[in-house]
Amino acid sequence: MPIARKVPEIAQKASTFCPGCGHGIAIRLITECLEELNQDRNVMFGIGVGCSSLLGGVLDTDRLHCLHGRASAVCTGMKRVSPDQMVISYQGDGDAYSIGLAETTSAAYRNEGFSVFVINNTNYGMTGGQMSNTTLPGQKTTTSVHGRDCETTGTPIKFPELVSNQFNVAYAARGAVTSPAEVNKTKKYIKEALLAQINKEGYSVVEILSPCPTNWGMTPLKAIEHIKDTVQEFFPLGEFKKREVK
Ligand SMILES: Cc1ncc(C[n+]2csc(CCOP(=O)(O)OP(=O)(O)O)c2C)c(N)n1
Ligand code: SF4
Repeated sequence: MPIARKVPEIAQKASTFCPGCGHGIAIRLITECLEELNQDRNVMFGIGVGCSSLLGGVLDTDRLHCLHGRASAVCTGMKRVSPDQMVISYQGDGDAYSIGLAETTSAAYRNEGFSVFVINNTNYGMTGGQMSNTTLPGQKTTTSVHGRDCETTGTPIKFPELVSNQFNVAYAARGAVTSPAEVNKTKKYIKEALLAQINKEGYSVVEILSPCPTNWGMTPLKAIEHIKDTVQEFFPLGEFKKREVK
């Protein structure tokens, strides 16, 4: 018999994500970790614009809906004025890495003490599947109808790798929500990121590869397979900057 996981107290409301979307799984994992760390009533979210913003309707928690791409700037302020409160930015790839690339990168560069969770579904989900900075080479989207041409649009950003190679961040990882095993690993990454924040070690980021069946034109199951066969080839999973456990 499957073991039922207790729904965290702050996550009791039904979500409005499309069937097969990964956002709901990611939010559930974040809330489970917060509860297990006894921080679920000591948290403030800076929420991006996009399907990520639907977190606001799902959680019973303090949160601020930020201007598009600006969650890292807002979270910088929140954490600096309230250093003992958990501060989390929850964003999509278009919000964090395209429209808000400057703010997202600058917060990592300064090693700000909050945690960033980016749901990477390789497109702008909410607005109908346009190309973002993580769209794969050759991927067809509504604004790259012949497939992404990296000669003219750049190559997809690998943010956890970028910040762990170039900046002095505390923790950086990439997970996926494609199987129970990967969900459990992603939960471990989220917890490491939150522990880095609790222990005041600095900036932590976890990118989560997530299906967007609606804009990919796939069934939920096919979308999971697509992540395993194609998306993960370009965006490898794992920890890029590990914490020194204190
Ligand atoms: C300044 C501004 N530009 C554009 C938009 C339109 N817009 C709303 S959501 C969105 C895409 C969000 O995509 P992403 O961050 O990848 O999140 P997802 O919906 O895929 O979770 C865009 C472009 C906006 N609201 N504000
Ligand atoms: S459009 Fe994509 S990202 Fe948005 S809720 Fe639907 S499946 Fe999820």
